[in-house]
Amino acid sequence: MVETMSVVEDKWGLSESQRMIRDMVREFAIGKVEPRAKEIDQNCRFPTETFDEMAELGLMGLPIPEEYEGGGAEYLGYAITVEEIARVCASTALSLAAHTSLVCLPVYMFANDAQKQKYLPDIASGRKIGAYGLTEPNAGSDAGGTQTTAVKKGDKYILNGAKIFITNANYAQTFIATAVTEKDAGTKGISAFIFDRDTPGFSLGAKDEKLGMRGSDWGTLQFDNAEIPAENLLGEEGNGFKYFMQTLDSGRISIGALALGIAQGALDKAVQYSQERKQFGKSIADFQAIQFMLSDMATEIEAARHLVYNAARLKMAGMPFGKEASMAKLFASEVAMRAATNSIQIHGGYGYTKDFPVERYFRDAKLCEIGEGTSEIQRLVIARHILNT
Ligand code: COS
Repeated sequence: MVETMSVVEDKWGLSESQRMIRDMVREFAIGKVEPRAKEIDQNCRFPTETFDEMAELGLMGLPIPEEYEGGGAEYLGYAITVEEIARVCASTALSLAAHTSLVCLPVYMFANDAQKQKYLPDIASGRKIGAYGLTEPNAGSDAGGTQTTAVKKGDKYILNGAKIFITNANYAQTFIATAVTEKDAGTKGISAFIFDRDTPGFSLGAKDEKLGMRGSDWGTLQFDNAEIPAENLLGEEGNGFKYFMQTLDSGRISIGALALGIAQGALDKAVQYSQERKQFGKSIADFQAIQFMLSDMATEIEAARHLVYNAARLKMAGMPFGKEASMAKLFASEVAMRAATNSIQIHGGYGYTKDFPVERYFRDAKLCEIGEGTSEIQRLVIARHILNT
């Protein structure tokens, strides 16, 4: 309450603790994350050292209560963290967001006490990294089309199937994933499980090479008669689809924040370059054509920030936020794509080279229109809310 009262003269209405998080993360992002961004992209290298440093700073489980070794921060502070890191390195922000929103949060929300005691402190502190297994070769946008099966045998569930495009797969020690426990029951036949990397019958398969987000790991989860103890069922049998959909509602705010950070970073680079680059005897920033592009980018970014922060605030207030999360993710992703495109345009031929970071922003931005639900799925979710269907 005191926190809310002490909202300071910040144009975004951030509380003191939210501003402290933003300033600390900005310093860390510029000092430690940005210098590695180009190299991890080029080498498709997951920056374990950055994740160790983020764990050290308490950034790996920011919205999880301190009793589970999380940061005890509000969701907006977490969203701003993702934004600030994405502003310099979207790959790092993506892996952080997948770990926090898609693993720490559902474990906090849906696990029983024993599971929380066992798993949450390690992931919320960042001692272990988490991965979330929903997508399958034949179940992407149609998440309810899950084909991985889980058959209960004695005190175990036996899982068979595969999950693809799973962020952090090769570096995670804690996984959550969905599987069908009751055939022909539709989404109500899907359950969720939490398990360790050394689960018998579980392995990591091949990973595809990516267009962007190349410093963020992804991979395939393979279940060949994988034996998951029955006590590792997350929540109740048959509720897995709903848990994973609710998880995506929150996750979409963080992908909105990620897109927002990319857009802001692309604008930062465009502003800097347009003031340095001289053509026709003056800085290109002196030309109206460039000024109009910068103005449009800045205006859209502010609108995206309002949407993202508003969705986070609704969640914090315990109000419905699914529609607003999808709106924030949809709009911010498309803003990021436009901002990255225009930033390259402003950089001209140099923008098309690997000597400048804007081509990376362009490749990374595209993921935001696809991951955690394509833009089409966001429009579908928004339409269902406004049509009440
Ligand atoms: N929160 C809670 N419950 C939800 C929910 C949500 N956000 N969305 C759906 N549900 C519930 C519904 O209320 C319904 O419950 P009842 O059967 O009790 O009424 C059940 O889940 C099935 O919902 P629905 O019929 O809407 O499911 P659909 O198969 O039509 O799927 C979409 C809905 C398309 C929205 C869903 O599959 C989706 O979000 N797909 C995209 C998946 C995605 O984002 N993948 C990216 C990879 S994850 S990194």
